[in-house]
Amino acid sequence: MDTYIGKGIPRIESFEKVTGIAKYVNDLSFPGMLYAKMKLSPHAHAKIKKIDVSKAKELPGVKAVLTGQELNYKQGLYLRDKDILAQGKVRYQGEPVAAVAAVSEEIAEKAVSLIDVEYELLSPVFDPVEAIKEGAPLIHEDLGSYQYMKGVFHPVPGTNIANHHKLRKGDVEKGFKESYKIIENEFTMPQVAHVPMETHAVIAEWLPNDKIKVCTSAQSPFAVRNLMSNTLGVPVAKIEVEVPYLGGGFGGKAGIHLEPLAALLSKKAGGRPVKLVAKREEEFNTLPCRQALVARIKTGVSKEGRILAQEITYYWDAGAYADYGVNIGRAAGYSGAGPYDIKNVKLDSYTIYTNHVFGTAYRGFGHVEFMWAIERQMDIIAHELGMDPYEFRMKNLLKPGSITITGEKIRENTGRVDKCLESVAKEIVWGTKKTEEERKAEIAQGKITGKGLAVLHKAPAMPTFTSCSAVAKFNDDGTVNIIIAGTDMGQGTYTALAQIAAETLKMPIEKINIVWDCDTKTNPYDWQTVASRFLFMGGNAVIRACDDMIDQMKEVASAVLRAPKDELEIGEEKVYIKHNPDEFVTYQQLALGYVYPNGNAIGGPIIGRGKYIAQGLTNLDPETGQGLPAIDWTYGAHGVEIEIDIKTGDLTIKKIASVFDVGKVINKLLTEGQVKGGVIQGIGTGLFEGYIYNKDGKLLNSSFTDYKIPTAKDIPDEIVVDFVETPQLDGPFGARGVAEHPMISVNAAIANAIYDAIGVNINDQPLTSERIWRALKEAGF
Ligand code: SMO
Repeated sequence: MDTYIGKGIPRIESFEKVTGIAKYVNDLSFPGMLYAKMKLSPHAHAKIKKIDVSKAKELPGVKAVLTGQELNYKQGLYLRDKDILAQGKVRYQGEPVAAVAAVSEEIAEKAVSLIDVEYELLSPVFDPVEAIKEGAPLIHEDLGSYQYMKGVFHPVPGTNIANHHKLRKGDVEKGFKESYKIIENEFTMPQVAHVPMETHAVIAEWLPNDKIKVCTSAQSPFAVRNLMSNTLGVPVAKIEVEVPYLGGGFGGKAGIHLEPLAALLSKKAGGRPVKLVAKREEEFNTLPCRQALVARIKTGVSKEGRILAQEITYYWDAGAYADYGVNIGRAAGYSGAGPYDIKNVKLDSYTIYTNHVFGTAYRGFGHVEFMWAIERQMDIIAHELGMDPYEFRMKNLLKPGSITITGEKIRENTGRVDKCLESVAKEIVWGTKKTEEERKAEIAQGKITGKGLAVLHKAPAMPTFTSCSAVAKFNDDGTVNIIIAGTDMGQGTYTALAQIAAETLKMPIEKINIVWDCDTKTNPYDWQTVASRFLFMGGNAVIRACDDMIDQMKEVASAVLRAPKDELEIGEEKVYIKHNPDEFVTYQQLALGYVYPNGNAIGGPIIGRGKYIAQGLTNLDPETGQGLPAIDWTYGAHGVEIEIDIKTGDLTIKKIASVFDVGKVINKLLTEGQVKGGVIQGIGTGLFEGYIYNKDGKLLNSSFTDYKIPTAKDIPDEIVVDFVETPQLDGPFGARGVAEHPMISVNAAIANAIYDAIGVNINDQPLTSERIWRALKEAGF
């Protein structure tokens, strides 16, 4: 049999998706279902003086009205800091303060408009650097009570600091003293939207027997169940969560969002199902986005271009709530100096409350934000030293034998960032300088070109309960069901898992069914589909479940064939004797127990179980940040060629080359698709996207009229994708995750190319035509 590993197999759920058979939450409806709408705060920071819901309640068709006053709950993933509906005060414009469930959307909408809220304005704070200064308005008064994961996060009561992650390695002061040059810069990045095609949607029922049923667009049914239990004080066993098809997540649907609100509305409405679907404007105004970042980096380098010391401060704008943001700030604490070999590092990563809409994980989990700063800084240093940015990076990148900033030794199988960089540099023909004539010719034609490079890395951010399990079972006809609770929101992991199962069981992939009705009732436990972890964790769990089945089949076949187990082999859906392949039993014969010709039976249904438990994230020293943070690092690099219109500042990407060390490509087609999608999303972040607020904290671009995302017109003429394959020894067939990585550092590569074209550094995102036009003016064009 040919191997399935590495093949370009089309997505196994394409038929359902393309034909519209696939049902998403908003496609579902139940008898007696009510529709919910939220009343949103028009203010960024205000006391709620009074909420009058009497008119809303009187409206015929209204079945439940809720306000924050009635809800003494907090929800959240790593910190329990979020109000379900604002209690006592609002902390961002767009925060829900009340909600209604009614028999139709129109009536719910009308009822919401009849709710009267009286506010007393409080002074807001929007800049994270300002928010940690003495005397800044305090956003949370009860910070001390939010911590529930012992010892991992440290909100600082009496301040706006949700968490402070420290990393200390070596002696930076000594490093700076020995440095030939010290280069210090500030880089910024605004909040950015995830923009999944499907907005957040949930249908919840709180039945009169106190059972809660939830059907939701979440990245994990188990995370929602556990966090609902944690929030509402209802036992886990009483909560059932189902995730049907999921139309994109990108991190924005990790953790818990609208589920408790829908459930509480259902409770108030006597147990009728309640549907709550976010409008696109609410996706921007009410639901979380990528955190903004202010990054200050001071780097000391030797004359020869070795980095001797680096002092980094990250000010994360968490927005009003930081339940997920604290862990992003923490990830920046151990990944935040980039994939570089640096002896002396001092890093402070502050997750800070502000009165912006709150932030969360977004594809890359903080790395898009801080690698923007790191990869800009690396280019700036190279220019100041008169070195080639490629040579400068090569001199400093992690290689086998290097020690990471958390004290881990890079092993032979850890992945090779240098090889990725080498590959993209080759692809864009790095190193050939334009002649003076060529440059003049470009200027004469009004278009100037440039090339840029950037590298990246990312490890998954995982707490200790991050196990994944799978059940595999044979059906009567010899086909196999794989039951697993990770979600496929478009990334293609179900297809890769089918390949892994087919390969392990040595049987045709057509006979593998991935059971993708994903719910807590039937599926075995998985933590969350986040952090590029599903293929790695799920793949390992599936291999183990299949191996368990093979073992059981061999056990029975050994009795039937009267041969010791270790003389048995599998292949072509048979268990056979190694030295005598004609002696065999088929999988189908074994599936439900082998039946002898005389009618006696042996064995039983073949059901395999597999689990994979990742090393947890509890072992970083809180004072030094030292320890083993993660199990699986994926490295990559981008090389980009751009063209700038000298008159308008418009930028066109002519070509982008992206290379990742994924350990082993499981599905070429889908991995390439994953990379291209990420690169385009990265171009969106790089060139167009970013929340714009007025001085009162009102989001001005909360719709697609004002918030531009990349369209077909913005896709580069050429996207070249390639892979380095340094096998990850504990990865399934050597594979490691690559879901988030393609998006990281695209922005920095583009900005580096802008410098190459016009000689001006742009250190603020996004790289809009206006910013580029201003840079052109600065350069004298
Ligand atoms: S950005 Mo993610 O869902 O870890």
